[in-house]
Amino acid sequence: MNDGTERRIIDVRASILAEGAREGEALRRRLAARGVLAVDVMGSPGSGKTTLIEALAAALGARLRLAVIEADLESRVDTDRLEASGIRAVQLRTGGFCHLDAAMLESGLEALGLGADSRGAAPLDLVLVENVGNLICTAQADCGAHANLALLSVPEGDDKPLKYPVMFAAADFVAVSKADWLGREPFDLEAFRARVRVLNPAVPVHAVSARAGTGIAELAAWIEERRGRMRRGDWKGPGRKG
Ligand SMILES: Nc1nc2c(ncn2[C@@H]2O[C@H](COP(=O)(O)OP(=O)(O)OP(=O)(O)O)[C@@H](O)[C@H]2O)c(=O)[nH]1
Ligand SMILES: [Mg+2]
Repeated sequence: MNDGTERRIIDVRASILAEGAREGEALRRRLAARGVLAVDVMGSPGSGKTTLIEALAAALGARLRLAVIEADLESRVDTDRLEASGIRAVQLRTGGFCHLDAAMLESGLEALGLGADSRGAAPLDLVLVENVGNLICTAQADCGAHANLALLSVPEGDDKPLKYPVMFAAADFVAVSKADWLGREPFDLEAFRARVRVLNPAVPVHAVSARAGTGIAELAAWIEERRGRMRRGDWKGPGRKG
């Protein structure tokens, strides 16, 4: 119906993402100035994020002071699990939000003594952030981490880059988790890698199994390399988001 009223659609998505990116960049800058690398660990519910974080903590714990920020809609399940393994962790309850943003990450950093008002030597070298289990909007929102670690587990299938491209385009490292299932599932690792490369030509794609212990050393080395780059002033931030 044309009654003369101006009808417009205002695209709020772009402005929300741009504002989020500004806040994310400010947080990255602050953490980098204190020598703290933040890695955003993303993937579907049950893809193995917490189990991989436990394995990474075991691999890196002797060299880096690390803590974990857990984000879930509800519960302390993952934080209780990590604490039971002797890993320092704080739990964020997103209460319905399906991804983290920089303001939410700030709350977790404050609890770790890395808030905006904290001064002096940083108490940590590395913060692993387990984002809400979600293969879509976690990759679109900039939470202020320096690098994006995307997990895709073998049982989820090798077609996922075709259906959920944003995550794989935004990743700085793609971990094919539960790699001990390769051979038992019709997952073609080379086809998966080729699909990721179309979206993100240079990203490393590695099979990892927290259960079997494979690929963990390579992933730990990548994290240390990212921290080294950040300390040299090269902390441009994660791959494309949005
Ligand atoms: N076979 C196999 N199973 C794994 C591996 N890693 C995790 N799992 C199993 O996968 C299930 C989910 O693992 P989690 O680490 O809780 O997954 P998550 O991504 O943290 O899950 P949410 O936090 O709920 O999104 C558990 O039953 C794990 O034991 C692995 O490397 N191999
Ligand atoms: Mg988890």
